[in-house]
Amino acid sequence: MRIADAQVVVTSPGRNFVTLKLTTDEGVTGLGDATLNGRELAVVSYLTDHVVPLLTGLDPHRIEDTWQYLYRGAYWRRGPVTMAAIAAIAAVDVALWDIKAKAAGLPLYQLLGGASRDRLATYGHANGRDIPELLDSVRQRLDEGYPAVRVQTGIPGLKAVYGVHTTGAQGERVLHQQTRPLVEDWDTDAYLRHTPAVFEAVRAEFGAGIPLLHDAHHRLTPIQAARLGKDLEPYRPFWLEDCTPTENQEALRLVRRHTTTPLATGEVFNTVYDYQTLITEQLIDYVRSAVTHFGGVTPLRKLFDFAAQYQIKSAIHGPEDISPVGMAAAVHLGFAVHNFGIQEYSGHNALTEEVFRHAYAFTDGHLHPGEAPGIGVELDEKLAAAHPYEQTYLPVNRLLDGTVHDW
Ligand code: KDG
Ligand code: MG
Repeated sequence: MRIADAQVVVTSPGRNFVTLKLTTDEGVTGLGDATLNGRELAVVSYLTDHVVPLLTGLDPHRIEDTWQYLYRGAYWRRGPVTMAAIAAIAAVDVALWDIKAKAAGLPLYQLLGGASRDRLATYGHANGRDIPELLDSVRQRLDEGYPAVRVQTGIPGLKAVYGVHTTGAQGERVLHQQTRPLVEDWDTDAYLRHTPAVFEAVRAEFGAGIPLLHDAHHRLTPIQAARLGKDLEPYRPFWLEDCTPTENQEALRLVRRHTTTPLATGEVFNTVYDYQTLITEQLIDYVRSAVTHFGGVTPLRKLFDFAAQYQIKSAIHGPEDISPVGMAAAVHLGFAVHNFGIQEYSGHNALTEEVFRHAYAFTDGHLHPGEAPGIGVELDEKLAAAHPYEQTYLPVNRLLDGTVHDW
């Protein structure tokens, strides 16, 4: 069998998704997600200009070899080129796994070692501009069946904060993604004072048993993160995510020394090297990389096996900007590895679910990959074409004096 055709499909059924479709000379197709939120066209160019011309004629069964060929062959690894390339390589990798599993007539998880559990526990997002609105949102997630909930709130005195929708002058809902970056504002001290009160209120309302998560989204210094971790300890968070800017792995040494709050990181990482210190020194408890942004199932499986030796668990990144193709790959991988921790799951809007019909199912807050051969996703190309690319940007964040800050 040989790869006969490679096509890059960009669609925006509510938000942008980039998908690679490979077709073999035997008519077997494979899909891979290459979506890089806010910088989608960089990956499209990398794929169409540099990767697609290499694919036709390759043996689709040689997944490891193709991954190494694209990663090492490019020479310019990690850094600026890889920001786009890793998503491109991920798309090829997942599309090849999809083809291999379809050719075998098996769901992908069977090729990864088979099921290690019956279903995957997920966490959903709850947010509110203030605590009462957050409590309503938590209640909604619990009613939907989520066994664990990430809690994010607005902060008194701040207009717009990551993870929380904002309201415009006319009372309209302002979207996080805009045609120009939305400018959010930030005051670390106000955040550090407010967040323990948020956890206290959620615990008071819903009790001690629900796993609660929180994402600090890279905005703290190590000593501020250590303070927050300590202050949250009485409320036993499931984790504190991305507490410091992730470029500096050593930062978590200081955080770890001061708190037993579990730490999660890695959604912006691209390679195992980004995790070396964090894993070997056991500075984290969960690895957060997405299949799409880590180069595919092949390297993410290796990362999980490495992490398992240190009792670190998986927690694959799963916001709405991971397409159903990327989510399907995550669900198959999580189903198969022993050290599965939790899966982030926000779902997608109804139109996206029509464009990408999938076999994985979300029931009672848990995911199951389904039994369709491959990753189990079908792309409706006509519907995808009816919803073309729309330029959007992620927000930026400024301190109260106007200084740019992590958002
Ligand atoms: O595109 C950026 C989002 O994927 C990211 O902000 C979501 O932090 C995130 C999360 O934990 O889901
Ligand atoms: Mg995050």
